[in-house]
Amino acid sequence: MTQKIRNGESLVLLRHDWSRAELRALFELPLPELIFRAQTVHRQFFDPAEVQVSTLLSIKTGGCPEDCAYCPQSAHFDTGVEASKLASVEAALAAARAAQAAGATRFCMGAAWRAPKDHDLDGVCAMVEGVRALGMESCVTLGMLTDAQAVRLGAAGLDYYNHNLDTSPEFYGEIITTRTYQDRLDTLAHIRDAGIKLCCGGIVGMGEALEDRVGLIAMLATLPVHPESVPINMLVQVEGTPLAGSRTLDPIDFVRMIAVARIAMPASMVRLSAGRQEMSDETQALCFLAGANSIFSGEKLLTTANPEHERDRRLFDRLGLVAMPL
Ligand code: SAM
Ligand code: DTB
Ligand code: SF4
Repeated sequence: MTQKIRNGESLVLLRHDWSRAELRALFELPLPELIFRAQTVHRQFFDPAEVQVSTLLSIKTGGCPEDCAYCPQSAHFDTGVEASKLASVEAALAAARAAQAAGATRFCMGAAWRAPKDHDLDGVCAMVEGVRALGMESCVTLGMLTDAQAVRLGAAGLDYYNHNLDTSPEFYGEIITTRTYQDRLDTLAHIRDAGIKLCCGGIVGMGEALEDRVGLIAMLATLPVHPESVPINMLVQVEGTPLAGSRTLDPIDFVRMIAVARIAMPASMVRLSAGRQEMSDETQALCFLAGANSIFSGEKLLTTANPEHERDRRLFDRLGLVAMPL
């Protein structure tokens, strides 16, 4: 299937037939050539000075039955994260108003569930409606969904659902054993069928090979429709998780990952996601040059630290970046 999208006056065809060999060849380009190609496509679809700003809130923390080896919220590992119940609608909306006042245009709510129960969705749908009533975009990430649950969230007006493929199909089994790659693909299909936009990406720095980074982008870029938002997370190493102590990824390899995602999915928002707290301003600048155009702002991601507003404000000022309007 070919995806056609309108870009100003012209109709553009997006490619969905990327081969691993082509993507691998992009990763292996000299960095100046790779960045040039990423910038060229970035400018066909976006103003390169604009960065979309989202804020995250954990609406249900910890105690998760899944065993994702990177995750501080899994009940399988002792990470010191305390489990909580689902937050109240009022508490979530107070956080959304604060995020909006601080400049965010999208509010993303995350729950440490394998999958939500139907009655959990009552509260979540009320949160989505409240966030939209503020004039912000809404996003939730709740684990696996049935088709009926996706339809319910769509009816509440949900804009985006975040559900990551995380890594290549081959490496996946090293990281998660409690649900399959196919489970994730099924949830993605339910979200699409319900007319909700997809936020889907993965994590690097988990000890994967280059071929796994190639494989992840190949999976994302050959979906029938590219995810509108592609979060690229650098592993945040959390004491107590099996991946704590992994060899850290060369920041330049992270930049390459961003650039290849940009080239393969040119009309999508590529999000420089988890891991910014540990990154230098210069690495982040290279990510923006490589086509990243979305970040999480606010001093917390779900359970781990994210740069303070003041640091991000200074970074945007230094680089001449502005928040993307809705
Ligand atoms: N439980 C839901 C799920 O897994 O679909 C939603 C929340 S989960 C925390 C969302 C995503 O956060 C994961 O898919 C993973 O890509 C990312 N993530 C979790 N822990 C991370 C870490 N330590 N470093 C980087 N990314 C992480
Ligand atoms: C995504 O890809 N990254 C965000 C969001 N989707 C939900 C989560 C990052 C979590 C980092 C670890 C933590 O703070 O618990
Ligand atoms: Fe649970 Fe999501 Fe963490 Fe996996 S990533 S352990 S599903 S909260």
